[in-house]
Amino acid sequence: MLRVGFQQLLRCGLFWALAGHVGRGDAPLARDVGGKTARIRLVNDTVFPHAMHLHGMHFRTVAVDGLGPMRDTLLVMPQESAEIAFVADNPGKWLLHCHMLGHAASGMTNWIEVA
Ligand SMILES: [Cu+2]
Repeated sequence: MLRVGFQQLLRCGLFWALAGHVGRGDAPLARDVGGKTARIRLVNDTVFPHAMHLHGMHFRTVAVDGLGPMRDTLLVMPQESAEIAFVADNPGKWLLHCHMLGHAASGMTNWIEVA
């Protein structure tokens, strides 16, 4: 395991994290068995909005009053959270990232795997 400090990350232009990971690692954030319903809780504990985008499958937001419309991107405002759900029916390795491309390029990109 390579450990780097925050100053080293900044010098590399990396200053965003997703689920505690800076950038895309060798291991996925999550692995799902194909065909099951997956749920991901998105918590934005920053002062910036983040447009979270999932490749490979569409999702719905999960709210107390039901499911939201089908989409591939969800804007999560600062200090807000949301839960998304999708049927993991498309095998592959799929990016989950912020669609503010500057955020994505500076660390807010990771991936999930559907097997
Ligand atoms: Cu962002």
